[in-house]
Amino acid sequence: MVYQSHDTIAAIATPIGVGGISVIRISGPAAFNMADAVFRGSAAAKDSVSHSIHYGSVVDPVSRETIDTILLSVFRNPNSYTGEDIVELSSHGGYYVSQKILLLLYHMGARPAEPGEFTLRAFLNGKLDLAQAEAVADIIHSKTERAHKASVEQLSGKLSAIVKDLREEILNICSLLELELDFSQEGIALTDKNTVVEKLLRVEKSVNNLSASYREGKIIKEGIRVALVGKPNAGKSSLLNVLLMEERAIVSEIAGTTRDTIEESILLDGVEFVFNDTAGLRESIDTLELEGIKRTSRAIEGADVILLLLDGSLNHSPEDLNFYNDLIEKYRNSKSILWLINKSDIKTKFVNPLGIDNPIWISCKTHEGINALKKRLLETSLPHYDSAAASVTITSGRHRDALEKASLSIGSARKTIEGGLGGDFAAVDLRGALNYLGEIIGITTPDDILNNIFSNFCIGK
Ligand SMILES: Nc1nc2c(ncn2[C@@H]2O[C@H](COP(=O)(O)OP(=O)(O)OP(=O)(O)O)[C@@H](O)[C@H]2O)c(=O)[nH]1
Ligand SMILES: [Mg+2]
Repeated sequence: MVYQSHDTIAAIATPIGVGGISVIRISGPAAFNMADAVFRGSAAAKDSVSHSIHYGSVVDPVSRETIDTILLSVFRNPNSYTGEDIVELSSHGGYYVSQKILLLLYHMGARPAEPGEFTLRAFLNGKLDLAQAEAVADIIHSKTERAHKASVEQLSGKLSAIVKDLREEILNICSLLELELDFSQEGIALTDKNTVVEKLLRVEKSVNNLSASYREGKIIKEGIRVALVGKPNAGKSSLLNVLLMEERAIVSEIAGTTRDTIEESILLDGVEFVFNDTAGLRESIDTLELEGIKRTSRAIEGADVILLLLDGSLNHSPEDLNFYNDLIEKYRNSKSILWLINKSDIKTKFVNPLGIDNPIWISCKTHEGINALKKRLLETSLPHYDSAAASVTITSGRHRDALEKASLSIGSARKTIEGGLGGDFAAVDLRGALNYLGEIIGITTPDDILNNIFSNFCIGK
């Protein structure tokens, strides 16, 4: 990304395609001049007051051809999204018109905006801090009410305020330690060691609570990934269809029907569950089926929850179920695993060869047990998280990493003080903690991280 803000950038801010309107956004010192070069209307942008809208046309200055009738909005610096002069041209939606207007603006000297560059400029001009800028992308991408709420809260600056308070507390402790250093040569112990340790413990706990809120935050933002796993014909695709309430996956009595993994989501209690229907697991020599089974392994690897399906109308021998055992061995500590015994509508005597604990009996035919399954999914997946412990929920892995590093540094400073070692060592750790916390709100964030964050935005945002 180009970190320069002396030039003027332009991009289409609305999705490309047919729609009611398209918005072309221009930001930078030449925004008004560039807009005026193509706009014929009641007033020129450069003579208009901020936050005013004008009706007119976009005319190609060379061919004099009228491209579209539009509305032109003027935002004068610093009272705009980026903090610079901004013009927004609302044209009719469509593939051609907005592209054509954008090309005219390029001819007038506008540079195509990089992804997220408007928001980057807002950040660099102090309109938003980094956590707030990230929240802008989160709002755009939020698919559920909870995800939306968390991102709006972050955009409002709640997380930033908490992080700033934590930094403030650490700075206060640093000053205490520094005072002590100044006076210690004269043999005066200014601060009581226990007071400093207590203060550090308090900050450490707040940082840890905030970091722990990510367990819930990750679910809010990314949903819960569930892999439907089992032998061919167990009813995995049937279950996916029942959960989606549509015939999404092919179901057949032929073992080995599903080859590719199929991913679809549903909302349960406002939480997104992303289900992955997979190829049935068995020994096979069919190359396509083997590729499917490879994909099953990848889906399992990426899942938070594994639903192990068994056909309850069959009696399975323990050998038959070896791969179920292997999966349980491998993932028992890292993922939630639920046992489902399907086809409860067929009355056969099911032998429980693995001594399966607490299975859920379901029928994809009669839908028996499906509500119980949904309930268990919610219970097992949602963390038993004390939402009162942290007053805000973080939803970014980057924030969690920074908080964890900050917590380690604070802990290390605390141990140094407890061990009666010099306050100067502790001060170095506390500077580290200040930097890590600063990375969350963009005070001390390295350029490559900034680059990475903004390059994941859409163009025009
Ligand atoms: N009676 C009864 N039949 C079921 C039930 N669930 C699935 N079936 C039948 O079992 C067969 C296999 O179902 P699928 O959903 O294709 O099984 P799968 O696990 O996706 O199989 P593969 O894709 O081959 O791995 C089909 O004939 C389904 O109609 C059920 O609850 N009751
Ligand atoms: Mg299938």
